[in-house]
Amino acid sequence: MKMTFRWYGEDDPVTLEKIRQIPGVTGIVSAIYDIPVGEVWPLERIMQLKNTIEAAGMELSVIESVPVHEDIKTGDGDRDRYIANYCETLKNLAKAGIDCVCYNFMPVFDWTRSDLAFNLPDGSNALIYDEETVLKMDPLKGELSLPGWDSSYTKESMKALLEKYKSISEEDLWNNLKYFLDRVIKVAEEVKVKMAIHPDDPPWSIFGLPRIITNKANLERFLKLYDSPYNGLTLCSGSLGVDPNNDITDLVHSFADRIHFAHIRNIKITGEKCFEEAAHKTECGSLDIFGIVKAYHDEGFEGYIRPDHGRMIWGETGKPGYGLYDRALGTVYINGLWEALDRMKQEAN
Ligand code: DNO
Repeated sequence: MKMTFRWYGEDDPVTLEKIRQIPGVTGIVSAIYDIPVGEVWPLERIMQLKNTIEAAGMELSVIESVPVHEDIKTGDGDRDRYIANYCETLKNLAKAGIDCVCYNFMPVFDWTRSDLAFNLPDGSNALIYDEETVLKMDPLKGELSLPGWDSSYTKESMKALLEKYKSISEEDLWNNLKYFLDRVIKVAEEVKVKMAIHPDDPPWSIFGLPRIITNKANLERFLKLYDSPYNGLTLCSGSLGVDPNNDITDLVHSFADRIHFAHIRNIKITGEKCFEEAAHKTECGSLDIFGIVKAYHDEGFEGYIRPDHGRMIWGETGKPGYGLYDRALGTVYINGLWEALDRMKQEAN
């Protein structure tokens, strides 16, 4: 595996200089954040990002994400133009040496939480999700504060979009995803960029919007939509793991050859459709992080891996889920497990 760490660009209070001091991190996961969704990423901008990261002594490993325009998800309007742009962006990324791109196909909202800084008994705070609280919020009134969504929506554009989704079923979304893959994966194959879809977070429908990248059967269906190693997965343990029916260790074994990017996150299930984000260590949450890391190790996983969200600890403030300290602890923990697994294997031989 190749250990990486997410960096949100020049505005990120977690600087590249700090990331470089985390033992075992060589790769950066990042994106260009100021290009409107759907427009082409120019090669010069990509090279600028790459050069900045290399000047800090690391490499740009994965793009997370090249966002997919809503017209593509709704199968509407300008989708062909946006798909053509997406392909151009992939070609430019390939020219810059990028070989892995993460994206998602969640309508309107990316990852959703009810509270971005819930106080935990140990004095830290974390993101939590409580279904009842979320469903009481009105996205049109700006009551939903989301760390991951496109902040360029106005009240009017959001209203129109939510209205449009009323006539889009899960099957429609599957068809629109296939339409996208049929055009994009062909190009990804040509330029050798591995596409890695991120599961829906949480993995169930919210606000009546369809969500389809949610469980084993749907991941299988997704992979069959376009059967190519370039049509792969970002396997996010935290996103899928909040549904107790999803066994992440089994998913790793089942889809190992199609997982290009691993997000390792622990979560604590606190009720039905309710969870808190937890420290990475197995005993801190509901997921068997040791078992998950071991599954990757057993499979000889050579893809990219990164710690996922952390809590805010030691008084740190910053982008919810993406502080330095708890993610650095997560990195070291995962690296420690990996080293132990390596050693045990060597000694057994
Ligand atoms: C949250 C992230 C997501 C992810 C996108 C991928 O922390 O895991 O925002 O980057 O869904 O497109």
